Amino acid sequence: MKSPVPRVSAIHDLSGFGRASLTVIIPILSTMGIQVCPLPTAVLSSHTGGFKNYRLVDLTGNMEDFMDHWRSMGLRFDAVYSGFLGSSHQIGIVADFIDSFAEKDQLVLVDPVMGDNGTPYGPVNAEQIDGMRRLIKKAHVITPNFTEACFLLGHDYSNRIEPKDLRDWLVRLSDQGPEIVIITSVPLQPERDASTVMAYNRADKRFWKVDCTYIPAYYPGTGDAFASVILGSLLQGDSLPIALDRAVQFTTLAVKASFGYDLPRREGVLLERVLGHLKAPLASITYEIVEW
Ligand code: PXL
Repeated sequence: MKSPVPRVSAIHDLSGFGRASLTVIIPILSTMGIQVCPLPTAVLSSHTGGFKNYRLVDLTGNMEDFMDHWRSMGLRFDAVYSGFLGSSHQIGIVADFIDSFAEKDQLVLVDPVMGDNGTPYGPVNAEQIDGMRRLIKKAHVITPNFTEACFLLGHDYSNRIEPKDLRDWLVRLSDQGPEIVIITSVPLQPERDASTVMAYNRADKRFWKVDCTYIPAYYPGTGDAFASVILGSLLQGDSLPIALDRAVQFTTLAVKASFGYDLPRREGVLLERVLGHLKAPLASITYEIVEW
């Protein structure tokens, strides 16, 4: 019998301290009523954003064996969700996973985690960026931030983009494969210190945007929170603009709940204080359709 609870395989690392990757993804999706089956890519003592001397156990060599076990049990997934990947070899394993566990009507969300603010995360190199360009071809939904969109398209990072260029970027990324492209932290109005989330759905050729208020603080793990809420919402049957609104509102709330305390940013947002909001109906709807 098919489970009444949607099931996601989450291919991410487990960072013991700092609220990023699986320690953010599992609570968010579980709260949204979705079963998470993690396929850990690595175990770290903490995430890498702001901690020195973190310990890392790479599980690349175990991933295919775990996959074999899951295959032998005949496990089926309503969605496959990948994020930060430590090497191009690991990216290839995720591509095999997607091929091997493919199902009709399955949702494949690839969050091409590679960097932020124009800078690649520590270990990310040109080979990985190339690998990620291949992996997004297999996704239905991708959620790059603006920096990652620059990497995927081979553009230099700049702190401003014109609307007509952005439209072209969204369509070009979708032409690579994913039906839905969501770009976060888009600097459409840098003079207002605001950023925008923009999305394109190739199925109906519509573009959507949600403006985000600027909060002068960067917290690791907020990209994981955003992408997890998008996935949870789409699996619940929400439309794309409602999923965008939910993800922006939840991430903003989590940052604001944390910002009022003088806590180290590297510990991430106070997720535990805000998870309950994921069960509430949306209090306001702020999305807009974009007619270019
Ligand atoms: O949140 C993205 C992420 C995932 N995994 C690890 C990280 C980070 C960001 O810093 O360090 C290990």
